[in-house]
Amino acid sequence: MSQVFAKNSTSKLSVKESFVTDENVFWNRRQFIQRFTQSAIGASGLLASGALLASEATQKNENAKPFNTAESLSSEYVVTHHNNFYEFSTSKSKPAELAKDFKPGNDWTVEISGEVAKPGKYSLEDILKFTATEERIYRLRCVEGWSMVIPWTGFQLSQLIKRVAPTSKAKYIEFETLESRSTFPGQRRGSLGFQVLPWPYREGLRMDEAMNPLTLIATGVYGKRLPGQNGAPMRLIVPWKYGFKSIKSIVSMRFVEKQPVNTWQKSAPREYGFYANVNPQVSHPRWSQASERRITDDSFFGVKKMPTQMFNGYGQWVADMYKGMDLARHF
Ligand SMILES: Nc1nc2c(c(=O)[nH]1)N[C@H]1C(S)=C(S)[C@@H](COP(=O)(O)O)O[C@H]1N2
Ligand SMILES: [Mo]
Repeated sequence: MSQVFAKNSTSKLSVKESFVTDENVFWNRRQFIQRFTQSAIGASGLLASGALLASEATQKNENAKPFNTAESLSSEYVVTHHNNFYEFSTSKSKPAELAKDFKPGNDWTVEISGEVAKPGKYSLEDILKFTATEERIYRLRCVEGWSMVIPWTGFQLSQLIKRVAPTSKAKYIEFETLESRSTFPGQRRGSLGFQVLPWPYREGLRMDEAMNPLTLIATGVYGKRLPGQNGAPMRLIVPWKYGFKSIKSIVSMRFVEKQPVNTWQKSAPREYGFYANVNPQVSHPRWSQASERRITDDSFFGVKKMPTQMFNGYGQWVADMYKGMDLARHF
């Protein structure tokens, strides 16, 4: 692995657990109760002042490749301890702990079905034989307003798609995460008494989006196998879209004619659409998307406020796909 990973990957948090980024953000996102939003605002002011002590515990990536950002990396600790993985928990900090024993290997299989000439169960081991693994340093922008810079390893999804030979009817791909109550405590009926999301988690891409060279299936991060909390053993990465499109722990890819309904769209259709392209000009119904907070070791809420870029800064490679589309309508 390149030298950018060598230093400073285990620094710990001083402002440890942000209660803002945990349960309250979940409630905020689901729009249930207004007063949770109020308390989140109060708490965020508190954290921002504590975080003034923050030092930037990150490194510069000097040997950047075309797609790779040269921005400072988020530390390995942050990347693997501040997660959204609702199958484990709606808390940002809990997936790291709860996923300790979730260590799927290369015998993990993905069911490839629908409009393809070569459907079947493909093991990760097989897939890795006909794909080329490389390193990609991408920004990740969550719809909640925070961001990170993450060194993934993985292969271009296009390589897998070509191999399974979609038919002319294949216009979209629908992805599914594993559904398993024994693996995922968040899929059991918890104290809330209801399922926080409809399982299994589903996502979709249009075929040209799936074929775009930026679109990655990540199998590792920071030069190591993908930890459970980051979506082991294989997850999608679409860096110009909000993070929820980057579905984790994929067990199924179905090639279909019709646009799939993704989980967050199904859960709150007024707030989350199919495309979810990062767009500073299109506000979430309840908050602006004009800026973002970079998560640091010292603040899981994120202190460094910076402007959000159209398509998360990847416009030169993706903007053409949306020519003539009303991106405020197709949000
Ligand atoms: N199956 C599944 N995939 C998921 C999620 C999830 O809850 N379940 N969360 C999404 C969201 S909202 C984000 S921001 C990213 C977070 O990825 P990370 O934890 O590796 O940073 O994963 C996405 N993929
Ligand atoms: Mo997200």
